[in-house]
Amino acid sequence: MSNRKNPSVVIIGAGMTGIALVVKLREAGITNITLLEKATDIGGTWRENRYPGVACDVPSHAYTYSFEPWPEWDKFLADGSQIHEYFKMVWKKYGVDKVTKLGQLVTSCSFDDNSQQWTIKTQAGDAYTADLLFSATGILHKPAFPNIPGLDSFAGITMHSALWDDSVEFKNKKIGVIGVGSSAVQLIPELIDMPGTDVTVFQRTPQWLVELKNKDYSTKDKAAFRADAGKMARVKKFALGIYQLGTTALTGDSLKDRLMHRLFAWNAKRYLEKSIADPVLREKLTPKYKFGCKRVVMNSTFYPAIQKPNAHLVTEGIEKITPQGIVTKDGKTHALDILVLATGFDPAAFMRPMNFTGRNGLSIDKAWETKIQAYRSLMIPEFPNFFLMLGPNSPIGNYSVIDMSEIQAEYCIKVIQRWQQGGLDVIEVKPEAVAQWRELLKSKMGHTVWKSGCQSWYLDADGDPLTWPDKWASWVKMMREVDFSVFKPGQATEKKAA
Ligand code: N01
Repeated sequence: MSNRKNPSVVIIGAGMTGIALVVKLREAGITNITLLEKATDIGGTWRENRYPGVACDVPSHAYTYSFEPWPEWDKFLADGSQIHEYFKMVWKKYGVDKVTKLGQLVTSCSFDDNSQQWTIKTQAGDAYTADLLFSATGILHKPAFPNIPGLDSFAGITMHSALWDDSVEFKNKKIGVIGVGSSAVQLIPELIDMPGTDVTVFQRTPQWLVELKNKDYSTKDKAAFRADAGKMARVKKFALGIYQLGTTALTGDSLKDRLMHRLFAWNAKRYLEKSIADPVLREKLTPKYKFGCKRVVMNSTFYPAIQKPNAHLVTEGIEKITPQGIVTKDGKTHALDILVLATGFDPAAFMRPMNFTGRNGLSIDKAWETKIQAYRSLMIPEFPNFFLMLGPNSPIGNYSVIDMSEIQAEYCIKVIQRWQQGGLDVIEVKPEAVAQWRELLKSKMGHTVWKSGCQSWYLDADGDPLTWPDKWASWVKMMREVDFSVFKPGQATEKKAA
């Protein structure tokens, strides 16, 4: 039976969220923790995304844990490799490494109704039991491959932006890149600047770009951050303040919100107009959908790069891929040596493809048959004592994901503490709670810009946003308050009532 006083906890995924969870759970006195990581290194998205130019478009001082501000950032927008170093530093400094088991790819998690515990099995043949289970596997971790005829027939090298092969030599090569999303716009300028390359970008849909310039932090800047932690806090507050205005502009429907949206849209249009000299190229790069409908791309290197002589933007549409390269719908063959797929991720995978089963062997695929959903993004009926970190309708894509993870962790801890004190027999929400949650989402999503008629990874199969359809502030307010009436009473309480 589960041990409430000193519960055993398994967390899957030693990325940014998994590390934060260990730190926060320990602060709350929960110490019997095992952190399972599939890879031989920690760091999640920042371990996996190693393409040239990979960086975070959230300013570095805003992309740090609240409990570990860091004056050593080299840039205003940190490189992926330094973010990875930061997480490794925190992982060691807070002793999270002591409870981490690397090389443990979880293949199945199942809940046992009798013992009220989870059994977690890994590909390496190990098994763990846990009173409480967290999935911290991240959102955008499963690369999406385009369904283009002939993709496998390409005779050159093919690689996805999130599965980068560092051994490949790009010098003097003809490179094709499919996609112009946030990954592509960071990657393409780097490829264009490599010696002797010729880079063709295949764009299906243009993106709205917001100019976001990077800058190096000097030794003097870092010393100033070291001397005054308040300076880091002010940079963070300012940066996240702008992001909050962004969420207002994308989701709000007051006059002020709509004016804010117009201001952002005007700014993006002005950036395009002042950056792209050739009217034909400018027209090709001009989106026909509302600003922010797709995830806004923040960058300052793509527009200058795409105008260089060794860069080409192709918008004709891809017909097929052959051993030689890409054939576009106008019948032209674009001969290539290397094909880069900057085609994004499956945002609805969550913990899958794990074999994940709750009460009575109910699989997560079955539970999500009609809709991918979780109460407050975190809890699913029939999956007791389980938390899905950064689950569906978390406010992803428009804010610092670190703050999000910390707030979700704090919410989970409040629920766990109530369970530890005997206020809940089991941590399991009633199905009605999910229905009410759905209604809340529905009441908000109608006026978001994501429902304004474009294709984006924000939308689920029904065309509903998979992200929180309201302002950041409203999400924070909601997550600070736990409504305990949504939980199932559990057997002991039912017996008492009887
Ligand atoms: O992926 P995307 P991403 N034929 O899905 C195109 C985060 N991120 O990896 O728009 C032709 O945005 C697709 O075209 P279309 C961030 O949240 C953060 O770039 O569907 N093209 C699009 O152009 C981001 O939003 C950072 O018509 C095809 C591109 O591929 C998220 O990750 C950095 C195609 C995919 O764009 C995903 O970004 C990088 C096909 N069959 C990423 N299939 C930070 O800095 C797809 N495309 C924090």
